[in-house]
Amino acid sequence: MTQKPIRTDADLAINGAPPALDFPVHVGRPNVADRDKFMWLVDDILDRNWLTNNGPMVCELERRIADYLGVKHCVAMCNGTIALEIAIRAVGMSGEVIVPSYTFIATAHAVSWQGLRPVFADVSAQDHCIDPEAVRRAITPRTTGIVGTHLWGGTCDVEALEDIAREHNLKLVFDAAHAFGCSHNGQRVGGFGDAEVFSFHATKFFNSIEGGAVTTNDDALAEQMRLMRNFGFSGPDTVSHPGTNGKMTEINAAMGLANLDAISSVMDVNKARHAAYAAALDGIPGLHLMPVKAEEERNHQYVVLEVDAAFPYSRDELLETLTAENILARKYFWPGCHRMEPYRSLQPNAGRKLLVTEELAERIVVLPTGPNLPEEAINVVGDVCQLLSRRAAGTVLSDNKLRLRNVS
Ligand code: T4K
Repeated sequence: MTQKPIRTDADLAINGAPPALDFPVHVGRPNVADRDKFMWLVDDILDRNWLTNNGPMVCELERRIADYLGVKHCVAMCNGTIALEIAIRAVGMSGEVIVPSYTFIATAHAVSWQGLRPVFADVSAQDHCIDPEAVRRAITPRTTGIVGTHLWGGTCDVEALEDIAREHNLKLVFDAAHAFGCSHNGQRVGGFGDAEVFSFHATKFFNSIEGGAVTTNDDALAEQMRLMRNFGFSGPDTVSHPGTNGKMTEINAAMGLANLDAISSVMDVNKARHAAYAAALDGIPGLHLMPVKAEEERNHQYVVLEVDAAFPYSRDELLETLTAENILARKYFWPGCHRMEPYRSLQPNAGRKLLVTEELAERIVVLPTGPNLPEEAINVVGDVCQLLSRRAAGTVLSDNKLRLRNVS
């Protein structure tokens, strides 16, 4: 595809020009590594006629993931949300649980689905993860646990949260849905807190179509979660624990195994894409790619762009301009869990203590990346941003054709 030049307002699709890309480019396009291997594994499953219930592929995937993460136990589940619910219940959280609001809604829902009250704590403006000082302020006599999200593949202040958990006798679970393959102080995410929870959803860095896992170094906890994900069955006719159906199927495990071998190459591609975005957006006032700690491993599955007041247009206007070019960037995680139901009705004043969350939710754009991204997409993003940045604040981009609205 030849890339159209984007030099003047008239070149923009939002002003009526053809879009820069012929097809929509999404955030979260699945990384599917080895299609032949997947098909071969599926044949194997069908030949064996063992489709689910702790089958051999699930067991192999669990072994391989535990080994890769350097953790004793990996308990595979049907998705990250159920994995969170099972982990939260298994560690024994009750009453109030402190969570970030700046996260995917599943983090809060998993707490609330267990009949617990999520108490929202603000995040740090630097790493967008839950702020330990805000956690301290949110503790009440009813608090029993903390669920921190390692957002964007960066990590929470693990040590500070572990200290707080120890001091106040709280359980600590990390929502590591974004952090597969990422490190904290040189150690792979997977063994921190009481348990860490991964999502292997299609849109994640490493995917099994749908899927997830809880990892832990606690033998008894792992055993308990294995029971809980299979209705509590400890033998063919023996139920020895409350449980649900959180099992991963063999087909999902097959996709996981096919993709696992390719994660370092996907990571390399993502790193290169991130560097290309950094170059394309370099020096544009008001636009900042979230910095990445060079000493830590990152999967770069999320390219996070912050739009601040020095940029002449709002985040939503930028998003709309990119969407017209078929670059379907996303405003994750807008508007924050506390502004979604049921929390919005139950805790209408929560936002007063979530100032960083509220600001970030208005300023962040997540850009598409991954091996499926057409390379010209990054240039399009760069060209659009450069063009918009040259306008004075509040300038209407063009004549009556303009579809940009001021939505801020
Ligand atoms: N904790 C955190 C911090 C999470 O981010 C998530 C999930 C969870 C917990 C829960 O884990 P799971 O229960 O999902 O395993 C998507 C994903 O559905 C969700 O898994 C993910 N986080 C979240 C960040 O993103 P949406 O509502 O944005 O999904 P959707 O359908 O709009 O898909 C995102 C984009 O991906 C679309 O623009 C199109 C593209 N896409 C999607 C699928 C499914 C494809 O190109 N192909 C596909 O097959 O939530």
